[in-house]
Amino acid sequence: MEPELTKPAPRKIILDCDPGHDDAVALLLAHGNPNIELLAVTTVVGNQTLEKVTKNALSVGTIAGITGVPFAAGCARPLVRTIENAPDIHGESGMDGPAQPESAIALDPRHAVDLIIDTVMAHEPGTITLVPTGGLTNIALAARKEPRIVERVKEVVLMGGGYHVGNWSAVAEFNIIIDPEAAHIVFNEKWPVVMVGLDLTHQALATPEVVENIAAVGTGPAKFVLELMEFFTKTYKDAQGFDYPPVHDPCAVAYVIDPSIVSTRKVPVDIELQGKLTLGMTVADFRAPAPADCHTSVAVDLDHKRFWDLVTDALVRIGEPALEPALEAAAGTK
Ligand SMILES: [Ca+2]
Repeated sequence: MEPELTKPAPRKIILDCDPGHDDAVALLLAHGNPNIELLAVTTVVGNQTLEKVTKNALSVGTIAGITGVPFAAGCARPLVRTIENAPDIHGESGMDGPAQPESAIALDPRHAVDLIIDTVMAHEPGTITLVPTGGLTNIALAARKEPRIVERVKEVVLMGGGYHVGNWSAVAEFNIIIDPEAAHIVFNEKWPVVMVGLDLTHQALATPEVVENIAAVGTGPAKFVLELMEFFTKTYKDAQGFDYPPVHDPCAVAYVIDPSIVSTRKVPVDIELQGKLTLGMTVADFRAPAPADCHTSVAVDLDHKRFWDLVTDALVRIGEPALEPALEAAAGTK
């Protein structure tokens, strides 16, 4: 057998996101890592309005030189609740800091929910992983509109929640609390769900050493990440008292690339929809043993060095994508 044939096939993913500084890093990691085949990028209201996060996703795709991958916009509001954005963390644009080029990518005309369904139904069962890094509105609606996707999806690896800590309330995390009903749907469908929550992502700090390693890559996309991290460092210090910002979303992508970087534990998880103080809490039941039909697990420990090495390696592989002449003018000189 040829050596190439023994390598595992890349994992096919759909990234459903709300860029978002950390979503941008997740998208760059997914595009730059050879073990990931990015099938589609979909957007959902969250860190900012749908219009803004969609524009941001297209900008990141342009900076990364992504071609041949459909990008589609999804839900502009949560299922039940009113819209809640996060300008104190992500700024007015949703991705404040770096200058953004005009998009070289045309938006797919389909709704994100339909693109998710079409993509899952067009592939062999058990081959596609959904990676939501925003609110779960699109994923919940897709499961309701086409229930057959639930048994066809390999697993849902989401950034959201936290079993010991919150960031938008004492016990709730932003992606879950902005659309708790959608999260309730996603966690209660019987597909395997891996919750990459705050317990894990608060270990993914962009320390000075991390920033130095990214700076050493020396490309346009690396400079873009540095400028994102500069803004993110300031807002995370001002709004939440972090010395270095936790870069949440690429942790979910890293788990798909190499589960040995993110340890997990199988525990039942459900979403609180009633509690006056606990709305949107991801209630995880750590009493052993987990029931035989438990289909949820939570991320526990991150290998910080290997995680950031993956991000840096993806940037090295992305290199310096050729921009259209008009984009080069917009991006300015490096
Ligand atoms: Ca996000």
